[in-house]
Amino acid sequence: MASVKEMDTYAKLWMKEAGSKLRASFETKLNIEIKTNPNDLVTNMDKAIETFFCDKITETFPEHRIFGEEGMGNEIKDLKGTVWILDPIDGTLNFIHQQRNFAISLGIYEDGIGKIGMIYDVVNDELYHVIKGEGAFMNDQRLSPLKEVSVSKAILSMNASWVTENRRIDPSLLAPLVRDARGTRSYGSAALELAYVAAGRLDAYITMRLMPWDFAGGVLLVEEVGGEVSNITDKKLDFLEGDSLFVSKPGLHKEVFEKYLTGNTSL
Ligand code: 2AM
Ligand code: CA
Ligand code: CA
Ligand code: CA
Repeated sequence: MASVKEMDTYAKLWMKEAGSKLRASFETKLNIEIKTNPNDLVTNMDKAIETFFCDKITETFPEHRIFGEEGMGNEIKDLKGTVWILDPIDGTLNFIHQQRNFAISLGIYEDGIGKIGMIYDVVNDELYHVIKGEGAFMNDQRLSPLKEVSVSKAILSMNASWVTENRRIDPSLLAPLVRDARGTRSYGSAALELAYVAAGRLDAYITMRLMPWDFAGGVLLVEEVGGEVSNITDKKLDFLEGDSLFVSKPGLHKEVFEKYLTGNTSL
């Protein structure tokens, strides 16, 4: 079996190389296709980056499997063995419209247990990374343990669509939370929002629907610095089908479930 250190060294190298490819792509014309609806887009670069990782991983670690958004990897029905859970571009709409606020997201799991998490903010050259139990870092800077905070002093990250009519949660549950929080933000990249919670730039992030590649890397970062991670019914995340997500500094998690999401039966 490959050692965690070995996987970490390669993963970092490939992240940086993939980041260079993405930066270089700003000078080229993107090929943009619609996936499930006109707001769900994929570019040639999403596919190219996933293919790049698949080629490298398969060549270096032939027995490992890959669970990626664009389907270039394996068909994954369980997390046995070593699985690289990859989102080649998290925040594709930002990548297309803004050329910033997107990231490459990677989580490496062994028999379902998270070992390595990496989120690369390509444009800012900020690599958030964690080896489980060895500390979380932004580049070479160690991230500090998260401190308790209350809703009234919290900056909460949430997509505004969840406080409009939607089929996943009653917006009247979330509206009071938005009202009581010190402020709300939305970045359009779940991976970056998780990294920001780990780095203490955000106090919480809540969303109703993500896929495993959106959160596989980020939740390891948040857990490593003492943040709390669950879905919005306070259960463990589903790493095969995807889930809702609520991550926060300690303390805030309990307060939100007790005061705002009590009796929530959404999902
Ligand atoms: P993506 O850019 O990789 O598609 C935007 O708020 C965040 O939600 C991004 O992390 C985006 O990832 C993700 N996202 C977009 N559409 C989604 C969908 N249909 N299901 C789950 N996550 C989605
Ligand atoms: Ca997508
Ligand atoms: Ca994503
Ligand atoms: Ca993506």
